[in-house]
Amino acid sequence: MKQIFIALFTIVAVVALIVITFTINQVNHEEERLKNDMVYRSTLLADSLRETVEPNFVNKSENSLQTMVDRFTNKERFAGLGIYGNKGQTIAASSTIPKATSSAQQIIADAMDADRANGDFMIFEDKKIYALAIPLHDDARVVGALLVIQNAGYIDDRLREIWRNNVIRFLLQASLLSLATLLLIRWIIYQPVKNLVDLLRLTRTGKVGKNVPNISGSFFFKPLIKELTSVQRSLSEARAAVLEEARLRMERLDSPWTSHRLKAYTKDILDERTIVVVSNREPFVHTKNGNKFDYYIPASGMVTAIEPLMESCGGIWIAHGSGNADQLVVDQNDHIKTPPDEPKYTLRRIWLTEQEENHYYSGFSNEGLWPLCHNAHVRPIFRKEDWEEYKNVNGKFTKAVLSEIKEKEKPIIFIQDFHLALLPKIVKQARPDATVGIFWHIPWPNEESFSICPWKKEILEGILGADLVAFHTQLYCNNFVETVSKELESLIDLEQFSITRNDHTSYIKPLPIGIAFPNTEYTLKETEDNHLLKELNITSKYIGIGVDRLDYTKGLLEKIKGIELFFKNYPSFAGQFTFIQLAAPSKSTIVRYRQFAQEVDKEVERVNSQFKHNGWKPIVLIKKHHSREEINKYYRLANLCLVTSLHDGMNLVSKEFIASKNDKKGVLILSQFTGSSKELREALIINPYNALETAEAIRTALEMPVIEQTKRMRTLRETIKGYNIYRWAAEVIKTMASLG
Ligand code: ADQ
Repeated sequence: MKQIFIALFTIVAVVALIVITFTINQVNHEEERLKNDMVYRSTLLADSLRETVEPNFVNKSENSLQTMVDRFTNKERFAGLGIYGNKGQTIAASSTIPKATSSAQQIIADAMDADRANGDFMIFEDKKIYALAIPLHDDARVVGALLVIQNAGYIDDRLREIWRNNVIRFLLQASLLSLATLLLIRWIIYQPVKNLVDLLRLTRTGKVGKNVPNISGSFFFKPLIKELTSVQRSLSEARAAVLEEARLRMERLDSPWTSHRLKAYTKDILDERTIVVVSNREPFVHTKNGNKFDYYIPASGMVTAIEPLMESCGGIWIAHGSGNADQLVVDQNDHIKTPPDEPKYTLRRIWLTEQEENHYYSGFSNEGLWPLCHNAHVRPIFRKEDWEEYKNVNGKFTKAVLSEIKEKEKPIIFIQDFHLALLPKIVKQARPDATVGIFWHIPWPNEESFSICPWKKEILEGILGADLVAFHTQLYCNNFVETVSKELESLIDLEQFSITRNDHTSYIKPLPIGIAFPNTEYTLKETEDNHLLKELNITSKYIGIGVDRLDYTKGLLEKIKGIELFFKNYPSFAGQFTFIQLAAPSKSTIVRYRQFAQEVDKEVERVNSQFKHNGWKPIVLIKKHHSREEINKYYRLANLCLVTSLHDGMNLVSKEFIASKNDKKGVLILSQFTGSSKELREALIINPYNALETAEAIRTALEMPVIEQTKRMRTLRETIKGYNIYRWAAEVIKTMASLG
């Protein structure tokens, strides 16, 4: 409070100083102007009177002089007129002018002595006057003087008026400024600071999550809020870790896995061995807009899964630098510490030429291997030049890996996905002491489907360089083993689930990936919820959510058909239910993906034009990349989440939706062709090719009693909490550490 008064006092003092300086200046100018004006007018008047007075004065016509003098009485601002002889004696004077003062006498005498006009301001009978005397002549001789006296009181009146006006203005300005300052302090400073303090207090006392104050705050506090939010997060994590440790000591060993538990666990079993993750996609993409640097986390299931592992365990992550500012922020070794806000591991970026990207990434990886592994009825395209570039880029990644592990003993190299299938073999050959693992994030097709790949043997051999080959499900493991048994000469041990070829054994393991189930709870505030829907102009009672990359394997066209059939079969839901589809642009350098994005637009338009009315429409399609926080807000406000993948290694969106539902309400509708459908049995499982099944599932979800929703959601949450990303990572690391 004291500070507020000091601030207000300072503002009032500064305004007062400004107003006083300004007023003094204004008053001086005005006084000078008015005085000059009076002198000028008095001189004009005296000169014009002299022509009439002089002849009568010379002729000694005193009566005429008195008559003329009397004529001038009662004129505005005119105080009097007097005519005096050369001894100073009065010859004629207006009645309004009493006997001239000694100062006036002096003025008259000086005017006659100097033979020129002489005037001055003076106080006469408590009034300010201006007296001007000019000499009167007979031929060239001075014979007397003419005295003109004017009232100058109005000059002081005018100056007083200026002071009065400016004081009133000052009081008004000071009050308004004080009021505005008080309001600004309250809205911009006091409330956000109070909310921050409340949040920190809740965090300190471990009560955060029950009643979270809104700390979105004012523009000025954004950087501070960002920092304090990190502090708050770190505190929450630290608290969770301490509790976790205590629980670990006292309770069963299968208690939930957290980042801290993973950290402690890996430290224990790795014994200084470095972890190196290698992937095509990087976890943070840096961009530059004008002079402003920024970064975002790409829409990628692999990144969602692997980033928490790296944050917990540290190490080096090698990936392709794809952002337009990536090169500008790395050091001379192409390293950057990440996450940018709270560095925990090193990102090493690799640079690819346009030709390399076109053939290795768009071509062989995404037009060849991606459709080959996904049963989505899109033909793979295999081109020789793509394959050559794929080999070349795998070599480039290998070089980077080898340079990063040059001085590391027995490093653990964990390779991600189908872009880098050749890496395990080359790395293992160069560094037999390293333990190499590869995680295949997408499905592995049956051996017949895989057999169409012209370079199938090289790919299988590349993968079998790894000590650990992991997939999401047992089915993909089985498919892989069968593919190898058909394509390569090798020894397969179905008991151990291992493949030995050229004296090297690879263990094939299902490791269903999870998500970083939040350690802290967060409740969506109604205002936040309303705000988001208001922005989209949505007033429906029920909300459905879909979150996908714009990829044909995600079954977006099938999803739209299911929604269309739902509104056809259940028209009473029109205006009551809105489906929001967040679609991240993906692989847009590939023609098939650009066409697919257009098809999605057209289908949404077609369905919307059928049902829309009174400003409502069934589907709101938002085609852009969203931050994690934004997506979570959508999850939290949705009554249902619809996942319609035609084939999906796991599908993390289904797990993210469940994790966001702290209130345990909401229904997950999940395609039977996702890896996650094998775990998430309490979801409504559908065949996305069957639009009727999708439509029915939407109705069932919207009409499901809350008690049933809660029952299902509780079990789903237990499932993903029990097997979260930390536990997954612990298994990966434990397995790899045990292999070498
Ligand atoms: P993806 O095919 O990328 O992953 P998924 O597992 O669903 O598929 O993960 C997508 C991720 O991107 C999610 O974290 C989601 O939140 C995010 N995302 C989606 N739309 C977004 C948007 N508009 N803006 C920002 N982010 C968005 C691959 C395999 C999956 C497997 C994962 C992990 O294809 O089957 O589950 O790897 O192994």
